[in-house]
Amino acid sequence: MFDVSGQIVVNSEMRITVDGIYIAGQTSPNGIEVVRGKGLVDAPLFYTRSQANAIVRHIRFRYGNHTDAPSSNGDSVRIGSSSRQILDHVTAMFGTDESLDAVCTDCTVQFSMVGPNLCRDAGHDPGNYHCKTFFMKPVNRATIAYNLSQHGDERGANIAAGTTPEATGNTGQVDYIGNTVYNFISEPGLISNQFGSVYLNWINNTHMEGVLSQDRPESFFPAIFNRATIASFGFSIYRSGNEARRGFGAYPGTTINSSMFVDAMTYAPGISQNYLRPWMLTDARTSQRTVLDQAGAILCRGGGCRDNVDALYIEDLQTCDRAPYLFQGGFTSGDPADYGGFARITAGYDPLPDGDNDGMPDEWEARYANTDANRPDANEDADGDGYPNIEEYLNMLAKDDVRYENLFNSSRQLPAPNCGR
Ligand SMILES: [Ca+2]
Ligand SMILES: [Ca+2]
Ligand SMILES: [Ca+2]
Ligand SMILES: [Ca+2]
Repeated sequence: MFDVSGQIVVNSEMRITVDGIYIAGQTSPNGIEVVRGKGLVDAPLFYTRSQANAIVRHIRFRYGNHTDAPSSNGDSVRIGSSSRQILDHVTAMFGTDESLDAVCTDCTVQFSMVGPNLCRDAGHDPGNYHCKTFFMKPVNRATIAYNLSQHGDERGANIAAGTTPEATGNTGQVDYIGNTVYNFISEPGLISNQFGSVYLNWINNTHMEGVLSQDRPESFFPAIFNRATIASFGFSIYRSGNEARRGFGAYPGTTINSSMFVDAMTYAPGISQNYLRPWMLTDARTSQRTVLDQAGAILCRGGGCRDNVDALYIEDLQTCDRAPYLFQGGFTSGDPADYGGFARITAGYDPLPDGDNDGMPDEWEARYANTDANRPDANEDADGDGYPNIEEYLNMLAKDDVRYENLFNSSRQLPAPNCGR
């Protein structure tokens, strides 16, 4: 929880090394942006391997260039092989390898803004150049919903379903729902069966070509990369409601066939069905409105806190890059200043009175009968609903009690389909 607002410069990785961490950006008075300090080489937020049960919400990670400490693996957010993770309303920008790099099982990435990357001249190893942006490989039982992935050389959604080690019988379940991918030079989507048989529900997603998008052989949304390292690894794909000028196609050099596609939601063996509630599934246009309204860190204790950088990128998509400030000349710079810069968040220290120091402010505890302002009871669950008292406070700040019913009724104007391209 945060009593402060503003930019946090980290000189080493923030490592999540234990189970059960909740990083609640929505508690900050005006919001938090985490950026790379000179001592940091790889990833500002780094989940150590085998860690489980973390929730990260409403916070920005903008890595920035690192010409002083070159690295081939500069990720804004990196989840090392772990399980039961939620990234919700996270902004991950300015990575120099990926902006999001996740290896996880039972994980959700939702309402987040990923990219652009900085790659060229940003300190990434010369000659070892990648710009993969949104990278989840391998993942299993992953839900990727209502995110905006934007502006990169390649891989607006690089997803390899499965698990390691590669072994006969491996499966990977991925539900990719309601996302918008915008302005990638190539490979806006790439799905691989390298690590297991793929069970993919690809529903209501939108690909928007931008000023830099090219018609390359691999520019499908998505390209299916049939590269089974074990011959039995296959694909079962349900696709519905997507908008893309070039939908599913074979990655060059591999083959796909119609038997990969099924007529109803697909589930890997052992997965209980119908976990996707009907309200989660609308249509591509409604989903894109939700993305424009919700993607990135948008809430703080003071209310709506979408910062100027996120707002600039939302406007950039909303107007299909009509405002001539981003990427007109290509990805020629590794300087964050050329990508909208860092956020202007009012810095400050503004703690709320909390007499028993349990994280729940006096005012909150006094308002509700379930908590006692005079003793630490954050981890109790007075109403027995499974959420400890402190999490009820955090979820109130995140507007979980009112938000979901309002997620899909926006009247926001949408950009032209495929930005008219
Ligand atoms: Ca990486
Ligand atoms: Ca308290
Ligand atoms: Ca208390
Ligand atoms: Ca409770």
